[in-house]
Amino acid sequence: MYTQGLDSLGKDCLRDEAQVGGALERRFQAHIDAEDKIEPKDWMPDAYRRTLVRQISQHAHSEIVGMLPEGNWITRAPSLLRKAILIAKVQDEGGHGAYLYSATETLGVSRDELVGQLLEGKAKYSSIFNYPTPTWADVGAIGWLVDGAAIMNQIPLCRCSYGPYARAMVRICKEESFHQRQGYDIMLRLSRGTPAQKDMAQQALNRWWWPSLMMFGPPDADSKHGVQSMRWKIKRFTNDELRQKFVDFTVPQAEFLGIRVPDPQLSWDPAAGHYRHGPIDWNEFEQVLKGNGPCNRERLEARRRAHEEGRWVRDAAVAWAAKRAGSAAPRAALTLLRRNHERRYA
Ligand code: BYC
Repeated sequence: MYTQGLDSLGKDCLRDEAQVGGALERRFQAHIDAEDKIEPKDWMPDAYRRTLVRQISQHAHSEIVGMLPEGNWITRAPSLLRKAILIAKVQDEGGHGAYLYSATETLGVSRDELVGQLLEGKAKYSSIFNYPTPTWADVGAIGWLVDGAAIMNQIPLCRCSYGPYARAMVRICKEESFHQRQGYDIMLRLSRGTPAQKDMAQQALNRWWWPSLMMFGPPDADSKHGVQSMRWKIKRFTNDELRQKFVDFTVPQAEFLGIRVPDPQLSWDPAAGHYRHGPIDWNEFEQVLKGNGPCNRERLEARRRAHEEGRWVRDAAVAWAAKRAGSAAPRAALTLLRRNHERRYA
């Protein structure tokens, strides 16, 4: 059941605007509580819209920036097969970014505006993509841990209250499962290989373990949006709950690989049925969010360069669309295209 009815519910019977607003909010929350999906044309509180624009656009940016650490290895993958798999994976991430920008656009904000915010350094994207990938094992660790963490966080998003986001997440999660498997497969091969290869896998786990735990966001006590997003059923689990699920799921996988999680305090708590991990360095997380991680500047520069180099493609698409529409615009669009081309190749 959908919620179009929210716009027309007996407004005339209500005395003033505050009363109308209150009634709309109650109806809206009742639909959420009943597990109805909210669709783009439904009435929604401004804060719900803003929260979604923030989260979905940050998610879209993460997918796009997330292409860079692994893209770094496409030309150096150790075999033709590994190269083909990695190209497909990185291409999937670009597709995820595209669906998610489209889902954000249903909330009344343009993709250009969102991309502009990213390129100006005003938008957040996942902290995890500000770490380097010095060896092939880092590609394995990203697939295993980063995509593994992404699945843990994103499967519940398939039940998010906002329809377009929830539907986009279904396909994204299917693809993330393949990504996780390809990463684990790389780690398995390395950990069953020579001592040098096994050591490479261990070093990559050492580099990616703690940043992967940080991906789930600050502890619940410091999560500004957590409580409200749970009430709106945008989030279904808290940051700490998902982090715990990830640890419980991943530690046995590391044991199977025969490599060690870099946490001397990691222990099994039989009473709770959970692994307990040591303290996370939240100071490092904050530094990365402030732009001071190992690769923040490099990532933004790479995105800015790619955006500039892709300008002619966007111009050509606009010119083609105008030509097809048969409007007076094609000549202007073609002139723009020619000018940009000349500037680029001058
Ligand atoms: N990094 O109140 P909180 C992928 C920010 S891509 C940076 O708990 P919320 C992949 C947070 O935004 C996966 N910032 O927030 C791609 C907020 O700041 P603002 C990306 C973070 O939203 C390529 C502040 O901290 N996944 O899988 O309730 C290759 C307070 O946090 C981070 C998603 O985007 C972080 N790690 O919960 C491979 C999933 N954590 O906005 C793989 C969708 C927190 O107030 N997003 N912040 O300035 C979510 O599920 C939620 O937004 C979060 C945070 C759990 C991340």
